[in-house]
Amino acid sequence: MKVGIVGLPQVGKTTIFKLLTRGRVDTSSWGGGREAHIGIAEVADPRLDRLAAIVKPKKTTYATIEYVDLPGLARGEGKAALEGRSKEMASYLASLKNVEALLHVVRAFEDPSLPHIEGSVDPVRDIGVFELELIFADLAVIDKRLERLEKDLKKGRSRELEMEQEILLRFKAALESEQPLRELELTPEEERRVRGFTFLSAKPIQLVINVGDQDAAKIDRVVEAFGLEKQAAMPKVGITAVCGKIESEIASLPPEDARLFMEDLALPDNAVDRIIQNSYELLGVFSYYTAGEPEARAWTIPKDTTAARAAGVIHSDIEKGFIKAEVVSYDDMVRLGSFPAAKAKGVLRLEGKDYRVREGDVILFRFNV
Ligand SMILES: Nc1nc2c(ncn2[C@@H]2O[C@H](COP(=O)(O)OP(=O)(O)O)[C@@H](O)[C@H]2O)c(=O)[nH]1
Ligand SMILES: [Mg+2]
Repeated sequence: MKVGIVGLPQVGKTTIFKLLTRGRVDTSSWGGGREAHIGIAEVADPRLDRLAAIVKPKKTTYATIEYVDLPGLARGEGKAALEGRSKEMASYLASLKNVEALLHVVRAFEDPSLPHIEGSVDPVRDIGVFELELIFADLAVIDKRLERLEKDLKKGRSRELEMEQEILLRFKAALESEQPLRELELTPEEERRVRGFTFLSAKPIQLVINVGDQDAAKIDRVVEAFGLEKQAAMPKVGITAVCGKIESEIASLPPEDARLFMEDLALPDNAVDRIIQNSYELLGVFSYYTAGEPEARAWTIPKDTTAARAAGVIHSDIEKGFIKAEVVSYDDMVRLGSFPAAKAKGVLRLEGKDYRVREGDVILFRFNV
């Protein structure tokens, strides 16, 4: 899973990137550069810890999320692309090509030594400003493609091209009325046709409100505290909050010190877990597990994934040669301790390739190579 960290300049994107990747990436030399950086976050998983304690594998592997820390996108940059004036937008789009969701960092902290690029701290305004830049950037992509399509259609009619043109004109109309593409309902066919484009406003977006230290108590009720009711009601929008600066400092402390600090500041839980949990909800994904002697591991899949496709996440050969899935629920596995014990108690299920994998299933795949 890959998520792009985006937002206006100087709002705490790199701070939150460091937090998520637990400081494993050295960001000290980045400055205000225009390049994108990639880091990996491990998904803390108490269920996997518990399974590992029971199965005692040689190795425990957590699910991971890849985060891309992008340069800030200021007011006017998406518009500039629309007017054919931006080289930078091309590299921005390229960095976001395979990203499944955007994590939009929104500044809500006051700091007189660091003036806000828009002149004042106003999360609702910033969310709107940034959304509009995404919309302009998408319009730029669409206009360019429509121009090309028109030329090609003049050379010869084609049902394929006409259908693409129809969809893009529909998108254009939505964008021109300032509606992000993520709000449109697409048929699977339409979805397939536009998959090749990187439409920024089509991606699910997680708003991460970066609050000041003195506002730590607002983290739990960020929607009311910052008047985000309208955003919260939008499709494919997730909202969460962090105290970026202090929480990234805490993340680098030994666990016991970290706990004391968090109690002191009344921070509800761990910021990384909070953000990742929100990403999982937004993307509609969860984990299933494999737990054998060599390795216990979490695998992330979308809701409603079949057993065969879930196997494919491990290796395409297991999907191709799929025979059966031996499935034990997480609770049964923890209670009984092993596949043989679960079988003896009659709670091990043999499932076929169309079985819909459930959250927490512990699975052993049988397959031909
Ligand atoms: N006071 C305060 N400063 C912050 C916070 N988060 C980030 N900053 C500061 O804001 C500046 C820009 O942060 P950075 O993460 O580089 O922002 P980016 O440009 O969005 O990547 C740095 O000086 C950070 O220390 C915060 O929660 N509170
Ligand atoms: Mg940065």
